[in-house]
Amino acid sequence: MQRTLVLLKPDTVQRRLMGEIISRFENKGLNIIGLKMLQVTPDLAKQHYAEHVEKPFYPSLEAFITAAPIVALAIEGLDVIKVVRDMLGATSGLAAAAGTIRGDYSSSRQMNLVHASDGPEAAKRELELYFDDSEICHYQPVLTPFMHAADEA
Ligand code: FUP
Repeated sequence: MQRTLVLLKPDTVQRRLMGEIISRFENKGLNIIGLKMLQVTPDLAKQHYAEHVEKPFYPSLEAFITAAPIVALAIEGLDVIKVVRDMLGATSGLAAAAGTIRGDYSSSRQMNLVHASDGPEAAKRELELYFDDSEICHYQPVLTPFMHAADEA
């Protein structure tokens, strides 16, 4: 089982799309093992987007990500990092394929509704940034035997 970090960004919260987007992850059969609403501070934004801090678009990105609360999700599943990135679609909502979250709900490169870790190292770093160990819930969903075969795990 793999874990990833997903953020529902300020545009998702303001547009009342939280339930809709969380439902997509639940319907896919992924396990939500951590969930909280928080306000991103400029300091947290700089840690999260460390690779982008020096880029020209960063000030605008920080203003956006700190403009309203976000929801952080820790999600677990088979190959979940890739599965969730595929569900999000391309970075820009203008380029993302129809059927993906960004493709269906976003018409912007910056206001693209969701973030997800792009690899195992990022997932580890980002999960630690947003969740303490005590905030991760360990449980076995009762439908697991009907979601995938035992030998797929
Ligand atoms: P992604 O991995 O799909 O979240 O995208 P990136 O790491 O490439 O970019 C991080 C965020 O910066 C994206 F959500 C979109 C935003 N961005 C801009 O606002 N302007 C740009 O020119 C490029 C990216």
